[in-house]
Amino acid sequence: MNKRSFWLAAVATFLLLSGCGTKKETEAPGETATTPQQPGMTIDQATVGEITGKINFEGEKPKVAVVHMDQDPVCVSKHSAPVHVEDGEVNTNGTLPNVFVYVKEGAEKYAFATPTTSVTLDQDGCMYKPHVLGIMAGQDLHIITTDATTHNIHPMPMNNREWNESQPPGAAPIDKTFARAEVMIPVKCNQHPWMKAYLGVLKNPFFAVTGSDGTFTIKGIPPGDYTLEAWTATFGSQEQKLTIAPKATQTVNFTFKSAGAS
Ligand SMILES: [Cu+2]
Repeated sequence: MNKRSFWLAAVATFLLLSGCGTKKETEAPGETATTPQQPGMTIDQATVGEITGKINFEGEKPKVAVVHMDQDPVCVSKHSAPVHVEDGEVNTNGTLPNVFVYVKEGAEKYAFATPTTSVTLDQDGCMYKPHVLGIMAGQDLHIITTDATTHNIHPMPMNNREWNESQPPGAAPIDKTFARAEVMIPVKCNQHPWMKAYLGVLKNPFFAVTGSDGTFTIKGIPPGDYTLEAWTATFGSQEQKLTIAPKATQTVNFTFKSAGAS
Protein backbone atom coordinates (compact mmCIF):
# COMPACT_ATOMS: atom_id res chain seq x y z
CA MET A 1 0.00 0.00 0.00
CA ASN A 2 1.53 3.34 -1.04
CA LYS A 3 1.18 6.53 0.99
CA ARG A 4 -1.76 7.88 -1.04
CA SER A 5 -3.86 4.74 -0.85
CA PHE A 6 -3.10 4.48 2.86
CA TRP A 7 -4.60 7.92 3.48
CA LEU A 8 -7.59 7.19 1.24
CA ALA A 9 -8.26 4.04 3.27
CA ALA A 10 -7.89 5.97 6.52
CA VAL A 11 -10.37 8.66 5.40
CA ALA A 12 -12.82 6.04 4.15
CA THR A 13 -12.63 4.20 7.48
CA PHE A 14 -13.22 7.44 9.38
CA LEU A 15 -16.27 8.31 7.22
CA LEU A 16 -17.67 4.83 7.66
CA LEU A 17 -17.31 4.93 11.43
CA SER A 18 -18.74 8.44 11.82
CA GLY A 19 -21.56 7.53 9.43
CA CYS A 20 -22.52 4.59 11.62
CA GLY A 21 -22.55 6.82 14.68
CA THR A 22 -24.95 9.29 13.06
CA LYS A 23 -27.30 6.51 12.00
CA LYS A 24 -27.57 5.19 15.52
CA GLU A 25 -28.52 8.56 16.96
CA THR A 26 -31.28 9.12 14.42
CA GLU A 27 -32.78 5.64 14.65
CA ALA A 28 -36.53 5.80 14.30
CA PRO A 29 -38.62 5.33 17.42
CA GLY A 30 -39.79 1.80 17.90
CA GLU A 31 -36.72 0.24 16.33
CA THR A 32 -34.64 -0.11 19.44
CA ALA A 33 -35.29 -2.11 22.56
CA THR A 34 -36.66 -0.22 25.52
CA THR A 35 -34.18 1.16 27.98
CA PRO A 36 -36.28 2.81 30.70
CA GLN A 37 -33.26 4.56 32.16
CA GLN A 38 -32.37 6.32 28.90
CA PRO A 39 -31.94 10.08 29.18
CA GLY A 40 -34.73 12.30 27.96
CA MET A 41 -36.65 15.42 28.80
CA THR A 42 -38.87 15.26 31.84
CA ILE A 43 -42.43 16.50 31.48
CA ASP A 44 -43.55 19.66 33.24
CA GLN A 45 -46.83 18.44 34.73
CA ALA A 46 -48.01 22.04 35.19
CA THR A 47 -48.32 22.54 31.44
CA VAL A 48 -49.73 19.24 30.19
CA GLY A 49 -52.89 19.07 28.11
CA GLU A 50 -55.07 16.33 26.70
CA ILE A 51 -56.53 14.97 23.48
CA THR A 52 -60.13 13.89 23.32
CA GLY A 53 -62.34 12.80 20.47
CA LYS A 54 -64.70 10.33 18.88
CA ILE A 55 -64.29 7.63 16.23
CA ASN A 56 -67.25 7.92 13.86
CA PHE A 57 -68.37 5.41 11.27
CA GLU A 58 -70.15 6.26 8.01
CA GLY A 59 -71.91 3.95 5.63
CA GLU A 60 -73.52 0.57 5.89
CA LYS A 61 -72.64 -1.39 9.00
CA PRO A 62 -70.93 -4.67 8.15
CA LYS A 63 -72.78 -7.79 9.25
CA VAL A 64 -70.64 -9.36 11.94
CA ALA A 65 -70.61 -13.15 12.00
CA VAL A 66 -71.66 -15.31 14.93
CA VAL A 67 -68.77 -17.17 16.55
CA HIS A 68 -69.15 -20.95 16.36
CA MET A 69 -67.57 -22.56 19.40
CA ASP A 70 -69.02 -26.04 18.82
CA GLN A 71 -65.61 -27.74 18.79
CA ASP A 72 -65.28 -27.06 22.53
CA PRO A 73 -68.40 -27.65 24.67
CA VAL A 74 -66.75 -25.88 27.62
CA CYS A 75 -66.69 -22.66 25.59
CA VAL A 76 -70.29 -23.09 24.45
CA SER A 77 -71.50 -23.68 28.02
CA LYS A 78 -70.26 -20.27 29.16
CA HIS A 79 -72.61 -18.37 26.83
CA SER A 80 -76.37 -18.11 26.99
CA ALA A 81 -76.62 -15.83 23.93
CA PRO A 82 -74.86 -15.85 20.55
CA VAL A 83 -71.40 -14.27 20.56
CA HIS A 84 -70.46 -12.06 17.61
CA VAL A 85 -67.07 -11.44 16.03
CA GLU A 86 -65.68 -8.21 17.47
CA ASP A 87 -63.72 -7.10 14.39
CA GLY A 88 -65.96 -4.92 12.23
CA GLU A 89 -68.39 -4.18 15.04
CA VAL A 90 -70.10 -0.75 15.02
CA ASN A 91 -71.65 0.78 18.14
CA THR A 92 -75.38 1.59 18.19
CA ASN A 93 -74.53 5.31 18.21
CA GLY A 94 -72.62 4.99 14.90
CA THR A 95 -69.15 5.00 16.44
CA LEU A 96 -66.44 2.34 16.53
CA PRO A 97 -65.30 0.33 19.56
CA ASN A 98 -61.86 -1.28 19.88
CA VAL A 99 -60.01 1.51 18.12
CA PHE A 100 -56.44 1.94 19.35
CA VAL A 101 -55.73 5.69 19.41
CA TYR A 102 -52.17 6.67 20.20
CA VAL A 103 -49.46 9.30 19.85
CA LYS A 104 -47.38 8.00 16.97
CA GLU A 105 -44.91 10.87 16.67
CA GLY A 106 -43.87 13.78 18.86
CA ALA A 107 -43.22 12.12 22.22
CA GLU A 108 -39.79 10.64 21.40
CA LYS A 109 -37.82 13.33 23.22
CA TYR A 110 -39.34 12.54 26.60
CA ALA A 111 -38.25 9.92 29.10
CA PHE A 112 -40.98 7.59 30.30
CA ALA A 113 -40.54 5.16 33.14
CA THR A 114 -41.82 1.65 32.51
CA PRO A 115 -45.01 1.30 34.58
CA THR A 116 -44.77 -1.07 37.53
CA THR A 117 -48.45 -1.93 37.15
CA SER A 118 -49.46 -4.76 34.85
CA VAL A 119 -52.03 -4.94 32.07
CA THR A 120 -54.40 -7.92 32.29
CA LEU A 121 -55.54 -10.05 29.37
CA ASP A 122 -58.33 -12.39 30.47
CA GLN A 123 -59.64 -15.47 28.72
CA ASP A 124 -63.30 -15.73 29.61
CA GLY A 125 -65.83 -17.78 27.68
CA CYS A 126 -63.08 -18.52 25.15
CA MET A 127 -62.87 -14.86 24.21
CA TYR A 128 -60.03 -12.46 24.99
CA LYS A 129 -60.96 -9.58 27.27
CA PRO A 130 -60.20 -6.93 26.30
CA HIS A 131 -60.16 -7.47 22.55
CA VAL A 132 -57.76 -4.54 22.00
CA LEU A 133 -55.32 -3.33 24.62
CA GLY A 134 -52.40 -0.95 24.95
CA ILE A 135 -49.25 -1.54 26.93
CA MET A 136 -45.84 0.09 27.24
CA ALA A 137 -42.65 -1.62 26.09
CA GLY A 138 -41.24 -3.53 29.05
CA GLN A 139 -44.52 -3.42 30.99
CA ASP A 140 -45.94 -6.65 32.40
CA LEU A 141 -48.74 -8.36 30.45
CA HIS A 142 -50.64 -10.51 32.95
CA ILE A 143 -52.53 -13.31 31.23
CA ILE A 144 -55.25 -15.11 33.18
CA THR A 145 -57.96 -17.65 32.42
CA THR A 146 -61.31 -18.29 34.03
CA ASP A 147 -62.21 -21.09 31.61
CA ALA A 148 -62.33 -24.83 32.37
CA THR A 149 -60.52 -25.59 29.13
CA THR A 150 -56.93 -25.28 27.93
CA HIS A 151 -55.93 -22.17 26.00
CA ASN A 152 -52.72 -21.60 24.10
CA ILE A 153 -51.79 -17.93 23.91
CA HIS A 154 -49.86 -17.07 20.78
CA PRO A 155 -48.81 -13.47 20.01
CA MET A 156 -47.56 -13.03 16.43
CA PRO A 157 -45.23 -10.01 16.45
CA MET A 158 -43.06 -8.67 13.62
CA ASN A 159 -40.67 -6.71 15.84
CA ASN A 160 -40.69 -8.69 19.10
CA ARG A 161 -40.01 -12.29 20.09
CA GLU A 162 -42.75 -14.73 19.10
CA TRP A 163 -43.90 -17.34 21.61
CA ASN A 164 -46.87 -19.52 22.46
CA GLU A 165 -47.75 -21.07 25.78
CA SER A 166 -50.46 -23.39 27.03
CA GLN A 167 -52.60 -22.38 29.98
CA PRO A 168 -54.71 -25.26 31.31
CA PRO A 169 -57.66 -24.69 33.66
CA GLY A 170 -56.51 -23.40 37.04
CA ALA A 171 -52.96 -22.74 35.81
CA ALA A 172 -50.94 -19.87 37.21
CA PRO A 173 -51.11 -16.56 35.33
CA ILE A 174 -48.56 -16.07 32.56
CA ASP A 175 -46.53 -12.85 32.73
CA LYS A 176 -44.73 -11.50 29.67
CA THR A 177 -43.13 -8.31 28.43
CA PHE A 178 -42.55 -6.96 24.94
CA ALA A 179 -39.22 -5.18 24.53
CA ARG A 180 -40.00 -3.11 21.43
CA ALA A 181 -42.74 -0.78 20.32
CA GLU A 182 -45.12 -2.46 17.85
CA VAL A 183 -48.60 -1.50 16.63
CA MET A 184 -50.31 -3.93 16.60
CA ILE A 185 -49.35 -7.44 17.69
CA PRO A 186 -52.13 -9.92 16.82
CA VAL A 187 -52.75 -12.56 19.47
CA LYS A 188 -54.43 -15.87 18.74
CA CYS A 189 -55.24 -19.05 20.62
CA ASN A 190 -53.83 -22.22 19.09
CA GLN A 191 -56.74 -24.21 20.58
CA HIS A 192 -59.67 -21.98 19.58
CA PRO A 193 -59.27 -20.42 16.13
CA TRP A 194 -61.90 -17.71 16.73
CA MET A 195 -60.02 -16.19 19.68
CA LYS A 196 -58.31 -12.95 18.65
CA ALA A 197 -56.83 -9.98 20.47
CA TYR A 198 -54.58 -7.08 19.43
CA LEU A 199 -51.81 -5.64 21.52
CA GLY A 200 -50.46 -2.12 20.93
CA VAL A 201 -46.96 -1.77 22.43
CA LEU A 202 -45.64 1.77 22.77
CA LYS A 203 -42.68 3.63 24.22
CA ASN A 204 -44.98 6.38 25.48
CA PRO A 205 -48.06 6.16 27.71
CA PHE A 206 -50.24 8.24 25.38
CA PHE A 207 -52.85 5.77 24.13
CA ALA A 208 -56.48 4.81 24.60
CA VAL A 209 -58.94 2.21 23.32
CA THR A 210 -62.50 3.21 22.44
CA GLY A 211 -65.45 1.47 24.05
CA SER A 212 -69.18 1.33 23.46
CA ASP A 213 -69.51 5.12 23.07
CA GLY A 214 -66.62 5.45 20.59
CA THR A 215 -64.87 8.21 22.50
CA PHE A 216 -61.33 8.47 23.79
CA THR A 217 -59.32 10.75 26.07
CA ILE A 218 -55.54 10.79 26.41
CA LYS A 219 -54.28 12.88 29.31
CA GLY A 220 -50.94 14.24 30.50
CA ILE A 221 -49.52 15.27 27.12
CA PRO A 222 -46.90 18.04 27.12
CA PRO A 223 -47.51 21.01 24.79
CA GLY A 224 -46.17 20.42 21.29
CA ASP A 225 -46.79 19.02 17.84
CA TYR A 226 -47.93 15.43 17.48
CA THR A 227 -49.17 12.82 15.04
CA LEU A 228 -52.13 10.88 16.37
CA GLU A 229 -53.07 7.56 14.79
CA ALA A 230 -56.35 5.68 15.07
CA TRP A 231 -55.94 1.96 14.33
CA THR A 232 -58.82 -0.37 13.53
CA ALA A 233 -58.70 -4.10 12.78
CA THR A 234 -61.16 -3.84 9.89
CA PHE A 235 -61.34 -0.30 8.51
CA GLY A 236 -57.65 0.59 8.25
CA SER A 237 -55.76 3.30 10.12
CA GLN A 238 -55.85 7.09 9.93
CA GLU A 239 -53.45 9.79 11.07
CA GLN A 240 -53.96 13.41 12.05
CA LYS A 241 -51.44 16.05 12.99
CA LEU A 242 -52.25 18.33 15.90
CA THR A 243 -50.75 20.88 18.24
CA ILE A 244 -51.40 20.93 21.94
CA ALA A 245 -51.14 24.31 23.66
CA PRO A 246 -50.17 24.43 27.36
CA LYS A 247 -52.98 23.05 29.58
CA ALA A 248 -55.29 22.82 26.56
CA THR A 249 -57.78 20.14 25.57
CA GLN A 250 -57.54 19.40 21.87
CA THR A 251 -60.46 17.65 20.16
CA VAL A 252 -59.59 15.27 17.32
CA ASN A 253 -62.34 13.23 15.65
CA PHE A 254 -61.87 10.51 13.06
CA THR A 255 -64.37 9.13 10.54
CA PHE A 256 -63.98 5.66 9.08
CA LYS A 257 -66.08 4.45 6.16
CA SER A 258 -67.40 1.07 5.18
CA ALA A 259 -65.84 -0.54 2.15
CA GLY A 260 -67.64 0.78 -0.90
CA ALA A 261 -68.65 4.10 0.68
CA SER A 262 -67.07 7.19 -0.85
CU1 LIG B 1 -58.39 -20.76 23.67
